Order: sequence, then structure tokens, then C-alpha cells
Amino acid sequence: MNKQMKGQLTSQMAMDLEYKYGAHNYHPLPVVLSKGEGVYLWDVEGKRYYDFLSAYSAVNQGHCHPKIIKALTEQAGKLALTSRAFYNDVLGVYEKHITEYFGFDKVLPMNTGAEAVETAIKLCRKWAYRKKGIGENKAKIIVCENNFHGRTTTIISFSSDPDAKKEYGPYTPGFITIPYNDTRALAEALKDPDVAGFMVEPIQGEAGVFVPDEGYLTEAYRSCKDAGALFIADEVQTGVARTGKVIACDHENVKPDILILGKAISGGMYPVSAVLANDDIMLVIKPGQHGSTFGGNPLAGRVAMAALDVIEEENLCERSQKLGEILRRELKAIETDMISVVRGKGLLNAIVIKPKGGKEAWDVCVKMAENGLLAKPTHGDKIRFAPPLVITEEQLMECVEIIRKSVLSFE
Ligand code: IF1
Repeated sequence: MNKQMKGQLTSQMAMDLEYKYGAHNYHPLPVVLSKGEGVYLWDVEGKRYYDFLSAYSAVNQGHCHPKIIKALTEQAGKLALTSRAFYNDVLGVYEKHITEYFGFDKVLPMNTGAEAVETAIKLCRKWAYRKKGIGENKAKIIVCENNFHGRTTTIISFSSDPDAKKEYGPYTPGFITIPYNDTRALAEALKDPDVAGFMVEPIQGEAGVFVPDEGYLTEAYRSCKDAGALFIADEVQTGVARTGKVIACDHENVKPDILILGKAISGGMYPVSAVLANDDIMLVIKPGQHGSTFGGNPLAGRVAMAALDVIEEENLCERSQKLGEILRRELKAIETDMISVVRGKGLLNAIVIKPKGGKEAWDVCVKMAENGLLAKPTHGDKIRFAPPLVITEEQLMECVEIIRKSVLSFE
């Protein structure tokens, strides 16, 4: 009541509003957040939590990073959007910055991850017709089972998740699905001369942080080269230091032909995504053939440059690598049969929960929230653990304690 008089929403009021006025396309954990700083989030009642989701790895640099806020606010007061009908004085500077950062000739700027994936699909197809000589409308792209690449009509056309796909047809043709982590299936599929490319997540996020065998990416890349097909890495979730390297492909020294980035290239401050490729590929798209009103706007450029600088300045790759090892070691040491699997790379991790006494992953997450740590179950029995990479070892150990206490409360 008091809070309401001050014009503040209680958690219940906020949840009721979303339920009444918002589409019901999500089922969030019952916590209403109003503030973030670094590794912490606060709910409207002022309770503090560790964030162990990082907005699905968008907030790798931590919430409300001062350097990224500064970039955003300074540029917002100067120039936010011009469209691409005119040049602006940030875009070229940003393009130089990001291409040098990731080691490609060119970037095509978009906004969301799904848009960048769509862009990569279009780029791959156009390359196939202009450079590989595939007959028009014949190009195929190989994708993996249990992929997650976004929510657009074309992308869900090759999803294997019925929730994501069912009753959204008719679907876009031109995709071949093979099992993930299966180089023989890939080699077989690549025999089709109409294959233009292979699009893959270096670690499958939605599938519950499924890490492929060592050497998978190297072998897949080599098969693509042998077949004259493009190797397309969707690093929307794995990119930007999350797995302990700048991109996850770096673990195997694989340089994708097309690199898709999103989420953390803005530190979660603004929707920024990007497709990177070298000239022989990127320049097949000519003026008027692809674009976006917001893609490459000055605000996005400034924010992304600041967010990428933070990764380097704060050594977030090294932190992610080191703390990931500690986290997995500590999780494996929890004496419970409720955690059946611990897996991941860097600070992209998941545990698999074996239900006990009717209690499942969802209940564990609710308990962890009570104890001050936010994580979300995926596919029923898995819980993703992906804190902001700015977390300290001391904070991480405190989080392990919260997880331990929460899981053991069901023993
Ligand atoms: C939701 C998952 C994560 C992605 C990869 C493209 C996109 C994503 C590899 C699209 C987005 C999200 C979106 C989010 C849930 C989430 C997710 F569990 F579904 F798989 F992160 F783990 N490529 N991933 O992971 O990017 O268009 O959303 O910017 O609520 O749908 P977007």
C-alpha cells in the first residue's frame, strides 16, 4: 500500500499487468526486477539477487556498465538514428573497430540475433548463386537438430522444437537437418552439390548447453572447405568472451566464413547484431539488396565499441575461462544425486536435474531465487548457469554456496 502510494509497483501488480495486457508468449520466474549493477539484480521490493542468466548471455559485461552507459547517453544526446539513406560519423568508425576486433574484412550491421541469422542465410544463398554457380532457388543450407537460431518464420522452418515451429507454417524450404556433433552425417549431406553452407552453434544453447566433442568444429570446417560450402557460425550466444575465448570457434582455431554475433556485442545495452565475412563473400550483396532502418545506427555503434572495449580492458575472456573451470569443479563436488550432469565451457554452463520427490528444475530455480540467485530452467530438466563475466571468484563461491544450499534443501 505504502509503495503503491509512492507510485511504485509491487511484484504482484507488475505480474498482473503483464498477464492482463501482454501476450502470453513467456512463462517467467515470479520475480520482478527493477535495478541491475554488475552481477547483481534487485527486485521491486529491494531484494538483491545474483544474475546467473545474464539475459541469455547478452549482459556479459555486467548490468549497467558505466562505460557502456556513458557511450549510450553521450551519443543519445547527439544523434541516435539517421537510417542508411545517409552516412553518419559513427558507422564507419564502428565498422573498422568491429572488423579488426574479430578479424574480418567487412561487417553487415543489424539489430537482433534473428535478423543477423536471416542476413547470414541470405548472404550464403546469394554467394551460392553468384560464386558457386548453384541454379537459382536450388541452394540448400545444412543445419543441426536441436538448433536455436531465433524466432522468424524462416528460422523456425528448420527448428526441431515443436513449440517453436508447430502451426507457424507454411515453412521456408532449402534446409537440410542433420544430427549435431556428427561429422559423418555432415560429410554425407555435403555430397549434395546444391549445398551452399553449414550453419552451426559452436555450443548448442537451447539444447541445454550441449558442448560437442573436441575437434568437431575443425572437422566440420574442413568438410565444408572440401565441398566448397560456407561454414557459418552462429555465435549470438557463445560469442564475446562467454566461453572463455573471444568467440567459441577460437577454441579450435576455426575461422568461420560467416560469423553471426548479437547479444553481448552491446553488453545488452541496446539491440545490436552483426554479420562478419570477408570481401569475396560480403560483396555479393549490392546496394538495395538488404538492410534495416536501425541497423548500424550511431547509438548502436558507440554502444558496441564501448562494450567490446570492456571485454578487453577487464580481461573477460581469461576470467570466463578460469572461473568456468572453478564453477564446474565446485558444482561437481556437491553431494547430491539431483545433479546428474554438469557441463559447459567458460561461463556458459548447465546442470541436468534428476527430479526428486516430485521436485524438478523449476522448483530448484524457485528455491535458488528465494536464496538470492536467478537462473532459468530450459527443456524441463536443465538449468543454465551463465553469470556476467565480471563476477569475482569470491562472488562465484558465494553463488556455489547458494546453489548447494538450494539443491540440498530437497534431500
Ligand atoms: C528467447 C534459448 C538462449 C541464440 C542463437 C540466435 C538467437 C539466439 C544461438 C536469436 C537467441 C535466445 C532468445 C531467447 C531465449 C534464448 C536462448 F534458450 F532459446 F536458446 F540464449 F539460450 N542465435 N537466444 O541463442 O537472437 O533474435 O533473440 O536476439 O526468449 O527467445 P534474438
